[in-house]
Amino acid sequence: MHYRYLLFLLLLAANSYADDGYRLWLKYDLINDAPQRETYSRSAQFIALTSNTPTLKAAADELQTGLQGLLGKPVPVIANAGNRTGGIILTIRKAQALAKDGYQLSREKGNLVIGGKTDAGVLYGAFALLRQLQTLQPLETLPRTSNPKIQYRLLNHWDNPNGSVERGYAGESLWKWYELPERLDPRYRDYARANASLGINGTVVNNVNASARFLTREYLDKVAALATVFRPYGIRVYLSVYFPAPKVIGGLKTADPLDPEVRKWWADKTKEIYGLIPDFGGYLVKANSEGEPGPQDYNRTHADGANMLAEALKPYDGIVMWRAFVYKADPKADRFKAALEEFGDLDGKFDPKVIVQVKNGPIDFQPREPFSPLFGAMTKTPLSIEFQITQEYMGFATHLVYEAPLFKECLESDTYAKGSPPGAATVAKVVDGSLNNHALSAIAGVANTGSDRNWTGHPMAQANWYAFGRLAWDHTLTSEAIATEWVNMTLTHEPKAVKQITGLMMRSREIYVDYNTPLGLSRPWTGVHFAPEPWQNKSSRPDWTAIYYHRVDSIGLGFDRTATGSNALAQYTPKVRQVWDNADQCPLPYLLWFHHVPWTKKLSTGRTLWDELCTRFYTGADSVSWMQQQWAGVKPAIDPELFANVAGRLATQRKEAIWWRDAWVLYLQPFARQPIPAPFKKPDRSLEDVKRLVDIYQLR
Ligand code: GCV
Repeated sequence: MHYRYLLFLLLLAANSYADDGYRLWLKYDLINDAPQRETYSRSAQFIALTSNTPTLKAAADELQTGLQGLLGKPVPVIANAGNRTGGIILTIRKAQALAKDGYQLSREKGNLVIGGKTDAGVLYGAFALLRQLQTLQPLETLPRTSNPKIQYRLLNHWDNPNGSVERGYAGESLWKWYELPERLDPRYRDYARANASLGINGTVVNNVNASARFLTREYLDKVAALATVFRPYGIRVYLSVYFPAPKVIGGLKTADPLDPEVRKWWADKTKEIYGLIPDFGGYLVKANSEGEPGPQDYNRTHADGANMLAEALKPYDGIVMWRAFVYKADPKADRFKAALEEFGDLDGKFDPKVIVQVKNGPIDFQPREPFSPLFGAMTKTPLSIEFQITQEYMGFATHLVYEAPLFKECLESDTYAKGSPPGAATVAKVVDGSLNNHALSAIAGVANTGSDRNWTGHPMAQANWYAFGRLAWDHTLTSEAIATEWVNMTLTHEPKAVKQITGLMMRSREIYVDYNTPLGLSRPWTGVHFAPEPWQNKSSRPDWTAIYYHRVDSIGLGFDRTATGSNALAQYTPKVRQVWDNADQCPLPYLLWFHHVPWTKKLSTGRTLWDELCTRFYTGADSVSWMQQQWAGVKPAIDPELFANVAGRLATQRKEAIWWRDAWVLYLQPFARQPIPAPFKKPDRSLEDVKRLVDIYQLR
């Protein structure tokens, strides 16, 4: 048998294996489109490396594996193209149009050239070419230049030394601390490949609720071993630090950031780290937040703490990411305002190596939040945005929620900072540094990865990792374009199925909001954060109850943040305030974030608040059936194992959506004192039944 035919059969057989999701979007299965395969094959007869650096070799390896799978033919890697044509050349170039990490794909003298200003740029270009082929785009779309809009594109892992992951729903930590540094799990490389394919260039490997252990020599050796695997893929490692480490592991009497001995301890520790990890990225810090110690314990400011670490990093190419997620246990305060109250006066007082890392919203990764007021207010400090990819408040790994629309909604929000005209001061422009001319720019996503074979638990949650990475590179991409890409690369090329799945993904977040927290409700409290528990009214501090957030009473629902209430709206620029200030004009998705609205108030939909809430809870829960139907309709186009996995999770989602709807309506109805409007039917269980269900879930 001719070897090509044999290879073809082998590939076909390989493609028909059940898909366990391990390969993520880097599937590289043979493409069915013969003419497309032919065109690409003609341009991919060899891969020529112009130098042999580990990153260029990684790029060549990836291309070789990818092209072999996609085109069904071996592609040799050669040292020098000489006069040959019809191949792919990987090369460093100094083109004006290229920024650091940017890439250029072009056709030159009969070859396909992947050029980058840096090795990492070439690697990103190689992945871009593979993506082009995986999404069946013709080669004719070249030349193309692409530069990242944000410099530091990071995943934050909330992983602990004991292997658990805070707010992780996909198994245990990816990092096998007990095996490191001696054994390097092959999965570390696949993790690096997946991130590099998106342009993610940094990873904070441990939880922001940090253990001091990560700064001991024993653990630094483990982290250094991970760094050796990530390095060729352009990924730098960072560490979350425990602020009192100089006391806990250094034997000092204090961790006061202005104490010379403490400063020396950090300088020495940083030197030790760079001795082991020469490209170490820097520190991430959660301080004086949710019980974590920090500089305020010594009557110092966040700037004092951050600048001390910046000083330690001065001799090296590292940065400090100092989180602004702070709020005190003050019964009279509004948690919404806490971050700006603590950080506002520090604007301009941070060392140039410090980026203040701000969660997208003012509270805590709710299914919908207004953008954090810091983005419009702190113009003298580079601000990184922190999104949560893991679905802490979005149904863990059971509910299908495509998050790109949430990310985009925030990035496209207009801060109107510095009196800018509409569209000139979006959150994205604050974050990418262009609005305030900052040299540093960063974006972070709290990872949803774990030891589950498919990385993310819910197979569709891979799309959220993917979308975060793609937007970190280019925040102007649309959610729909990203979803279409991901579906093509991960699930199917069948055009009707691609459209149907993309449509399902695009509606999923809004559906979730409808049965979970419609009209601007929010539901944080202390605990597992799975189901809404609006009745939760006891905790060690008031802002760790549910009633603190929704403020239900017999008059209405929602948190008055106008001048008659907490006046949190005053933290925004006047133009933003104008949009949200008036209950009659406030867009409905944000209504209860800013207003305490009477039950009987007529909304712009023509319904009263109570009727509108019920409509959203019920149609939201019903829409999960629509999601199930959409998914059922694509069955012939999807791998059976993957299809069944998602179908099973959707069935659970449907059950839980009804349960969550019931929790809210049964709890709120005695306050609203109104019937559930037709055509909806009163839940056939009691509030007590629902509470029992929640108690069972808390046990897990
Ligand atoms: C890592 C929320 C989460 C915590 C998390 C915290 C943070 O409160 O529930 O698990 O802690 O945010 O972002 O620091």
